[in-house]
Amino acid sequence: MAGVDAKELPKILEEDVEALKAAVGKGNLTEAAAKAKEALEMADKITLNFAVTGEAGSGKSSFVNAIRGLGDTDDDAADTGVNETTMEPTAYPHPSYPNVIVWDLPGIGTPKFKSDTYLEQVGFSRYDFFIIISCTRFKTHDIELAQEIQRQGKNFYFVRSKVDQDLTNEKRHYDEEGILKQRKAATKRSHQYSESAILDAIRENCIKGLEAGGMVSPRVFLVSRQDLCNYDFPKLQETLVDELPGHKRLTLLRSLSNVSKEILEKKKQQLHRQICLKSLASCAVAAAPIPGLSIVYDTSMLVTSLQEYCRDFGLNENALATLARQANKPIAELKAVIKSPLSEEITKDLVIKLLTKYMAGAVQYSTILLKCVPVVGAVVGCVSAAAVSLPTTYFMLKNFLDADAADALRVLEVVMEGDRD
Ligand SMILES: Nc1nc2c(ncn2[C@@H]2O[C@H](COP(=O)(O)OP(=O)(O)OP(=O)(O)O)[C@@H](O)[C@H]2O)c(=O)[nH]1
Ligand SMILES: [Mg+2]
Repeated sequence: MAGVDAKELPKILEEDVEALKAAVGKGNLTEAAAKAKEALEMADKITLNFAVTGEAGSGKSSFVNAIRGLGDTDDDAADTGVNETTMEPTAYPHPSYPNVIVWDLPGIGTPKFKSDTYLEQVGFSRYDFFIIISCTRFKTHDIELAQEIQRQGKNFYFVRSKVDQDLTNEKRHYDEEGILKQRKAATKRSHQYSESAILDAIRENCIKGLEAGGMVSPRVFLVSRQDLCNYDFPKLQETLVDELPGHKRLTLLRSLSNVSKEILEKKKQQLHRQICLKSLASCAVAAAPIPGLSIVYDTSMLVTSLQEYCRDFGLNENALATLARQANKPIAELKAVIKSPLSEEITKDLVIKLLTKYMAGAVQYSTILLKCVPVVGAVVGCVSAAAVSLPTTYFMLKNFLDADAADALRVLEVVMEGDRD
């Protein structure tokens, strides 16, 4: 079969290996499938809460919208603007992944919220991690807050917002050729305009301030709400994901906007890890066999799985329309590079067609699975009914997922081209 390389087979999430072992233990396919289904449902129920805090007007609500993939004027967006001060912790569930909840917190250091009682007032225990935003330099109360979060064993991330404004302000000092207009003898500005040098200076300045306040090895992410594919927003997304444990990592990752090649690759890799459970869960149901396939599959579950992959990679009409609007491109231009079916086109018939296609190589896949994913191999080995359906489903899901990830990357490239125009 084209595209199956044993070396590329994914590792299963450690938590899921235990579930799989338990499922496979008795060699009863129906029971094993039920256990696999249970493990998947549990993973789907995982909730993630994180808080966005910082001074009034620093860009908290804008960031809450950005990380949920929304524009500031979209339905469900948090109110933003110069006078829209957030006064109470407010929950903003992700529009497509409601178990990811971003909390917009009131600014610290205001009369109502003093540094020493702030965390208690905003319900510290609720949050998995914190994002502390500043659009200038981080202040004493930002540092005190970070230190308290650290003492209580949770993660925090410093985000320096509105860097587009800094760049625009700096650019005013340079002419059209990018040469410094006035050259005072003592200027700190470089002769030639350099975006990266300005960004480095902002980052360094924030880090120095944090170190002076007692933070050890602080990290600062530079972000512009206007341009999420650029600056440190993609790096921030990756860091947040990397520093979460197993299932929570996947929960957050699936909800993140596809703004970089790296985040797409991470999504693909993490989703790969669930394919074993999904195939096992779907290949033993007390349903009538599909004519011509001679094996029972839970096709409605597979339809859902494929639609979920489309959602994870932004491959549905709604997500594409939003992206086209944000990127200021005709939707047809994005669709032109998509090779796999969109979510709306996924039906039971399509799933059966795909299964039929992959069934032809089932014996070969079976051998590969046995060798490379021993727990799944064990099911195939000891339950003859699974010998065809499990590897067929496994490689159908894997190939669909890989194709979706490749489509999402091509869409991103079209969007980024627009950025460079
Ligand atoms: N240019 C630019 N403007 C931004 C950015 N982020 C936020 N803003 C603007 O800054 C202003 C304040 O942003 P908000 O997101 O409302 O700030 P906030 O921290 O929620 O404010 P409060 O709730 O009042 O504390 C708004 O006019 C935003 O449009 C950014 O990255 N770039
Ligand atoms: Mg606000």
